[in-house]
Amino acid sequence: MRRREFLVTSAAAVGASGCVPGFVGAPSPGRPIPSRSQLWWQRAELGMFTHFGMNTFTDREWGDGREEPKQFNPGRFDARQWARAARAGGFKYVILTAKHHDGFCLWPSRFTEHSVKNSLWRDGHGDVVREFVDAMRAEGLRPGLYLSPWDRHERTYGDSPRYNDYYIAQLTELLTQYGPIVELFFDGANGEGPNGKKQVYDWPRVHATVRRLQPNALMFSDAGPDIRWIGNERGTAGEPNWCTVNPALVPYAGFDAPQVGEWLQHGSADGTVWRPGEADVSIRPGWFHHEAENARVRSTENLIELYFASVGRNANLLLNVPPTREGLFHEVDARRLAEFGSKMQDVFADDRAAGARVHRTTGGVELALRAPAAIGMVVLREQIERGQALSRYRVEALVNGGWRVVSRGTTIGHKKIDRFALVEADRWRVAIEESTGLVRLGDVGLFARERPAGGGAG
Ligand code: FUL
Repeated sequence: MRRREFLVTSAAAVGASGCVPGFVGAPSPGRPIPSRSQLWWQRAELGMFTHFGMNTFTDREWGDGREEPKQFNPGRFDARQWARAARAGGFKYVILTAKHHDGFCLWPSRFTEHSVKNSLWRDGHGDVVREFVDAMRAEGLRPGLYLSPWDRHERTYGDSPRYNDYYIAQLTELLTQYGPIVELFFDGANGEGPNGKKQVYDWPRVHATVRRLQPNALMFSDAGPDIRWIGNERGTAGEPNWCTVNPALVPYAGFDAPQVGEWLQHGSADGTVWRPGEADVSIRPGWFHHEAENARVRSTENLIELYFASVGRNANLLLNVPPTREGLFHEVDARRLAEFGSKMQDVFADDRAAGARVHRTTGGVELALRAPAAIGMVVLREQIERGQALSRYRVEALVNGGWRVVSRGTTIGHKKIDRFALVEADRWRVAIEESTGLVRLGDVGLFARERPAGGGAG
């Protein structure tokens, strides 16, 4: 930690909602800040992942590339149903597996025969990617795409220059034929055995292609460059969790070192680039739909816990919901999403900090509520458009004339949510204890919900 310095706005500058409004000023020199695309993405908080493809029909998780395209035939395919379910759940963007490791393409790529064009679906004239992007946009959601670098079907795979040309050609199709893509998800998996084909990916060329064709698209991988993997597939972020990283620690996608998981979970306080984390996890045990798992869909409470473990710790949640062989979200999954959406609205419906008087103190923000309220959850924010700097804080309530600590934490970033046993008080404060630079706190929310007994995100 370099210095201890912070900034909060005066009571006079506080809006009617009790929020601390945006501080107008230049970011500290050299401090990384988000791009406009990253800022939209972080504020979106909730993304949906949709694993759909050959594995849906073969009941597998990783196909070997020898599948018969005719097997792909989703009889009741309806991407609009996926989009409506995603919207009901409060999701803002959705990422489809345009190509998974088996190499089967959900769009009629000109560069392979291993695609929907040789399936029975829509007599070979269908295009899942087309219908997907159209359906998402029609429901006000932004589409993203997953294009697996590992390809077990393509014959050029392992002949590095030739396969790289193939991969770039497919990427170019996806980036030029389907309108704006919010996120490209570059998966790091590569299950080639010791005698398997070794492909050296040309990541600089991949990144340059995306930047050239769609400068606003965000690229995800363990090495970013725009969004980093959170380091596990459980949907949970670390504490602390910085939006900044040191790019030398994870220099390219698939880079392996014993501490990579730790670095991805936490980011770096002294990171030189802005690379917020995304926590991916499936609503079911598998990434693809399997009939046998219809009774193992996460409960609504569990989904809410996932939100606290990811978004509540400054990461986006990317929740996978896999369509069935019919081409629809299963009714159980769709119902869970709707319940999740409505329960989340209830949880955050009554912000007791609304209308509070907000005071400037030497080391944080103090809120005076209109009346005492039983609070069990605080929502904290930094104004990340100016960067992230807070590294240690505590939250206190004035109880019987003395300040009682109700929670302590490290980083905040876009959002940090702390839950604790209900405390009734009309005065609350956030005390900044340590930072790496000037702290600009965003609005503080106070809610009645308290930590449920037991039961983590699992
Ligand atoms: C992994 C893949 O191997 C899984 O099949 C899935 O796509 C997951 C999101 O990433 O690396």
